Amino acid sequence: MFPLKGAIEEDVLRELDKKTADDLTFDSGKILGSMCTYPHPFAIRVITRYIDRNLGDPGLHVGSQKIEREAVNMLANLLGLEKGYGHIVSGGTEANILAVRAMRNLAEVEKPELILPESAHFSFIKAAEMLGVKLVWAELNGDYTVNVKDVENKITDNTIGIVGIAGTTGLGVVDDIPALSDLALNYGLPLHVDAAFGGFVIPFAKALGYALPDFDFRLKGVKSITIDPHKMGMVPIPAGGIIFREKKFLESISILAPYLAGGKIWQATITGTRPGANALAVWAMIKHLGFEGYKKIVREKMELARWFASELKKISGVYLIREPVLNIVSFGSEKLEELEGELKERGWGISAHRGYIRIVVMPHVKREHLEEFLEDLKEIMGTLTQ
Ligand code: 0PR
Repeated sequence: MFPLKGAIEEDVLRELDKKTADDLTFDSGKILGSMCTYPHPFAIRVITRYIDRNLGDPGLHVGSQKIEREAVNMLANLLGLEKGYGHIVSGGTEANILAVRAMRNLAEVEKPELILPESAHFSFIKAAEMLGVKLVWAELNGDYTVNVKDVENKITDNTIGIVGIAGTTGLGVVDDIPALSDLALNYGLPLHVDAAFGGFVIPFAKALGYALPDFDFRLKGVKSITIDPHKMGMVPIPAGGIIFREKKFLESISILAPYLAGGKIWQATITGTRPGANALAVWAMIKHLGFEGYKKIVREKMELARWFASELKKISGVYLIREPVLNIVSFGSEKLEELEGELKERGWGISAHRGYIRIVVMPHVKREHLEEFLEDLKEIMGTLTQ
């Protein structure tokens, strides 16, 4: 009910504390299945300071707009491009929608079709529904990467583009993006890479010597990339990233907003009014951590994921779906449903809806949390397999 009279702040806060007491928090170490993490304290400072900036009317906040452009360019640099075109958006969903919109608008075919791996995130289903694009799903290989031959077989005159994934949602698998890029170039199609998760992992993992395929703008067929700072970039929600290689992609999705307080602009994002503070936090976190800072986090979490995978193998009744590629470890069990129920009962933030349990070794996940989880897992499997 809408209250007639206002209450004092302390009372309202107390009520909020009470109502959110059931929420799992990242610092509890119980959230193991999420791609989000605790906000970095420095990002919180930045967001609090610039909370009022609105990039929906950049004429009013000219400085913030420049910073967003710099943030986009820093992300483009990380992805092998000197200058990129794009935005800090609300997340991977919006970034993928913008990419599909650009491919559709530039293709100008009557019955647009998009070819994407069966492992693609459900945001593409939203994009397809909203944009009137038919999704053509390509099969996966035994290692869960997309079957490039099958992608080629599915190209028609109606194809508007191809999607490859660098860090799949379920398993953290990186598709053979070099082969997809060659294919895209051969057929004159744009390749969009969904690196919502992997974008802030793969460049650092490669620098650490992990054998991972190229996945970014260094490959000429790649025309756009989704890269989310609110996942492994450690920026608070909402902070997604869409980067285009060429200006024409952004122009193809820009709508004229003629009457804004700050003046006329062309707007490409789905959201109109949108948080400038989060774009500034992307800029600030990149400046604060630098390549070395992110590399250190990725080193720790990649090593922890490998250790966790090796410990899982020692537990009878569970099996790895595949060796981890990034800092995501997924495992199955004959008794999956019961196992999920028992783990949830013990307060673990995991889900088994894909047919396996996914553990994302995010920055907030520490070895002691995983040790505790493994103990519970052993105990539960002991009772389930009796
Ligand atoms: N692309 C990929 C590869 C993704 O994994 C995701 C999200 C998206 C796009 C969409 O990103 P946004 O959710 O930012 O729009 N993947 C996570 C997932 O489905 C999202 C998530 C995050 C789910 C935290 C739960 C959670 O606790 O697992």
